[in-house]
Amino acid sequence: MRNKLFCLLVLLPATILWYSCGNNGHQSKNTRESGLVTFPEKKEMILLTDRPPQLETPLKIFKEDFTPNEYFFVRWHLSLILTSINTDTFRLHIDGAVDQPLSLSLNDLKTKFTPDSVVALAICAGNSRSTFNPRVPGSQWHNGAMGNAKWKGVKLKDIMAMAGIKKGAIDVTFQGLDKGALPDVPLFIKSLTIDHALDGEVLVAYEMNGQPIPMLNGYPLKLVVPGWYATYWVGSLANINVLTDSFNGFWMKKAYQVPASGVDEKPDSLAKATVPITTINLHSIFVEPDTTQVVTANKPCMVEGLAFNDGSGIKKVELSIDGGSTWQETKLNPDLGKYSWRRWKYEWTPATKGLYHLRVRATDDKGHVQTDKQWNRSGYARGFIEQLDVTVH
Ligand SMILES: Nc1nc2c(c(=O)[nH]1)N[C@H]1C(S)=C(S)[C@@H](COP(=O)(O)O)O[C@H]1N2
Ligand SMILES: [Mo]
Repeated sequence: MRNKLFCLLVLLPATILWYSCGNNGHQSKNTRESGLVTFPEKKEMILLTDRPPQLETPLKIFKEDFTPNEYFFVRWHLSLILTSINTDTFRLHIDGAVDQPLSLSLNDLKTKFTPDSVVALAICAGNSRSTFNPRVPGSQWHNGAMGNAKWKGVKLKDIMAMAGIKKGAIDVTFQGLDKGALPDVPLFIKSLTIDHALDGEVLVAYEMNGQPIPMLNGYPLKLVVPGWYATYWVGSLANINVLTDSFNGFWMKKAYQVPASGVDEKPDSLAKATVPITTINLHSIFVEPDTTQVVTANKPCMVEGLAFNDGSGIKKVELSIDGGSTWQETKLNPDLGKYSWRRWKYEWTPATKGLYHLRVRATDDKGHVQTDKQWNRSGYARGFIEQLDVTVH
C-alpha cells in the first residue's frame, strides 16, 4: 500500500508544478488557500514547495484539539526523502559512546519497552515567517506549519538505558534516512545534550494520533522533543549516536540559529553572537473569524484561536477589540497536557458597524506576557501580539 502510494509521489511534482507558480507567500490568505494540493496520505494542503515537500495546514483545521494526520504540516529540507521502506529489515541504530550498540527493529521497539505517550505541539521554528516585517527569506509559512498530536512510542531514556551510556557523553545526534540531491548537501543531523536526551520526556515515536506516522511526516519513527521547536523532531529516524564531544554539524551550528540574547534583534544591528534555537516561544493566534467570514453588528461572533509555549503552562489568554487599549479574558478549553496547544474562545457581539482591530495575548504560568514587537533575520520563534482586522457589517 505504502509503496504504491509513493510511486505517485514521483509523478506528482510535474502535475502540481503549476500550482507553485506565484505561490510565493505574498498573497492574501484566500489566494494561498485556493491553490491546495494533495500528496499521498494527505488531504488538501497549502503547497510551499514540492521538492522537498513543504505543505502547510489550512487554518480551518485548527478548530480541533488534535490535528488529523492527513492535515498535519510537512517540512523536509533535503530532496531525497523516504518514499517507501521495508519494515522487516528497518533498524534503528544506537552507536557511539555506549556499552552495547543496538540495532532495534520496529517490533523490538513495540515489544521490548514500556510504551509512553504525550500530547505535544509540533511547530516549525519558521512558522508564521511570512508575517514578519520587514520580511525575511525562508519558507513563507503563514500560521499552519504546526500541529497538535498525541505521540506514542518509547522513551529515549529507556533506549539509552538499554545501550548503556559511557562516561564522558556530551551530545546525542539524531539522523533520518533523507538525503540531499547533491553529495555536498549536509545530512539532516540534529543533536540534544545528553541530559536532555535522558530527561524522560523525549520520545522515539512510532504512532501519531493512534495511527502509524504518515510517510511524509517521518514514518516509521520520529523523535518527539516536547516543548522544543520541530527542527529537533527528526523524522525517518534511523541513527542515534552518543558523542563525547559537542556536535558541530551544519543543522546545529549554521542553520536554526537565533541571537544569543533571545529571539529578537534589529534589521540594522544584527546580533553578533548566535546560538541554536531551543524551546517554543509563547504565542497566541486567531483561527476564527477568518477573512472569508462576514461579521454582523449586534450578532454574536465566536472569536477563537490557539495559545502555546514550551510547556510552562498557559495561565490566561486575553482579547482586545480596540487595538490593545482594553483587554478581556477569554475562555480556555480544557488543558490537554502541558506540551499541548490550548484553545481559547470568546463570544463577541460587536455593537456597531466598522473596522475593529482585534488583538490576542497569552500569559504563561510564570507570568510572562507576549511582547508587542519582535523580529529576527530568520523569522523564527514568532511570539508577539497578533492583530486581526475585522470589518463589521
Ligand atoms: N529527517 C528529517 N527530519 C526532520 C526534518 C528534515 O528535513 N529531515 N525537518 C525538521 C523540521 S525543520 C520540521 S519543522 C519538522 C517537520 O515535521 P513534519 O514534516 O512531520 O511536520 O521535521 C523536522 N525533522
Ligand atoms: Mo522547521
